[in-house]
Amino acid sequence: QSLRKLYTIIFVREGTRVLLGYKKRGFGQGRWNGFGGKVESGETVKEGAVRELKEEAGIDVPHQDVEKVADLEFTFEGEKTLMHVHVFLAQAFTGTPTESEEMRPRWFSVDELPFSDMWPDDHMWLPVVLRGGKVRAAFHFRGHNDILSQRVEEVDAF
Ligand code: 6U4
Ligand code: NA
Ligand code: NA
Repeated sequence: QSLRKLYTIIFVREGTRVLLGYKKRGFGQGRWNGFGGKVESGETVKEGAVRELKEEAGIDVPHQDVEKVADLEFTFEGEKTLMHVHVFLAQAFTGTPTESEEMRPRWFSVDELPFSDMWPDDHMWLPVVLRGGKVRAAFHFRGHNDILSQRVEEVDAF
């Protein structure tokens, strides 16, 4: 029935600020988000998240400082693809955030995130994650702007 595809997003947090990237091309173009992309064959989901962060923002995070914080499923009206997104939070990094062909990085204060220029689901789960919670959620979209239905729950673990 549905074709599941695995994706990652990784948010880097340093004190009261979080690193977002402005997506310059492709899926989600024109929106701020964490860094991430498709998981490739032969890598774990966490390895994929760390690799995408390096490719898109030029920074490294040690695997032991990367924690899974959300598990999201996105479906789209009229499409049979299901996007399964594993979201990670990193509390430490090395290197200097650098613009790539795909993303323009910028630090935001955790309480001044640009939700009006992010995916419309983000305000429903990202604040929970940034205060230390874990979320399992599913969203059904019409196009890329309208959420037709949703299920969001805070969980203790995955
Ligand atoms: P290519 O161009 O194939 O290298 P890749 O970087 O692998 O692309 P990309 O950037 O298209 O993949 O992956 C989509 C990204 O968008 C993933 O990080 C997941 C994220 N994403 C998709 N729907 C989202 C949504 N509703 N809310 C959200 N992030 C979403 O916060
Ligand atoms: Na990407
Ligand atoms: Na990719």
